[in-house]
Amino acid sequence: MTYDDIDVTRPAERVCHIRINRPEVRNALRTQTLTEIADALAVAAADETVGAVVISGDSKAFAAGADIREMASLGAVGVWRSGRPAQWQRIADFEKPLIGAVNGYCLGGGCELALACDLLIAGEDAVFGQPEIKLGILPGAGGTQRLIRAVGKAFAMQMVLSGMRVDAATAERRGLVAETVPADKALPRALEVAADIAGNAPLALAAAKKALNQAFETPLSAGLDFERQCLALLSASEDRNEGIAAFLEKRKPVFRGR
Ligand code: CO8
Repeated sequence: MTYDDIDVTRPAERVCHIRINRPEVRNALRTQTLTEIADALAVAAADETVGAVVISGDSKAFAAGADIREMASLGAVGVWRSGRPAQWQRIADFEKPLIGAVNGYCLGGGCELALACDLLIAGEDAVFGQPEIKLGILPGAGGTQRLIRAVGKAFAMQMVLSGMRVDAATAERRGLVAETVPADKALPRALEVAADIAGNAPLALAAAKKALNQAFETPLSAGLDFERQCLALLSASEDRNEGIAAFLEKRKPVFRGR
């Protein structure tokens, strides 16, 4: 598959890297960009040799938001019918681990893309924010819902109602990012984390991601029930037997996603 707005590479075994490549607009996410990201994730989902995906921008920006020029031309019906919600949903539905490597501006829709990742590695130069309020709108791609789940009510309210910018250290302290590293280490560290994760059993990874995300969707009792069902299901997998056998035989497991 060929893309205009992203580059897709395989920098390490079982790791796929999607790089947003629109530096002239600070990687602003036009509808085509979102579609290409969702397409690349669909390819990665179907590829058994991919265990985890890293998504990044460049040194100046992860993504500076929705493409304001594209969005400005759309009225209410245009926004409704733009197809963007469907692309966001495809991204959210990706079953494998998705790790964001964030340098520079991570604003608006860019921050929402980061929030759609499973975990973030941020460079010390990363700047997070939901500045939509300053455009007379609100975050419309999960920003109000995912941010509050990530950082809690008080700080999410402050971010969304003020449009303030948040530096990487604060983002880490607030639970928005998993790790902050020197700016030039964000991508290498994200690839390292992805490679480590991607070595685990694929079915267990998918089940664990789904179960963790269920915590945001269901009451505790239903979430615990879902978790138990996942455990029972995984107990029937070949990889579970392999994991236990490898431990007892003091060797590295060879997982096959079966
Ligand atoms: N969309 C389109 N173009 C952009 C965007 C964007 N989000 N961000 C930057 N660009 C463009 C600039 O227009 C500029 O283009 P040009 O060279 O042709 O003038 C180029 O990228 C470089 O930008 P700057 O010169 O501003 O670069 P700086 O490094 O000085 O600043 C910033 C970078 C801080 C990221 C700054 O560009 C900025 O504030 N960008 C906008 C950030 C923002 O508000 N993001 C939220 C967007 S809104 C959103 O995501 C949700 C939905 C939007 C719906 C809109 C309906 C009207």
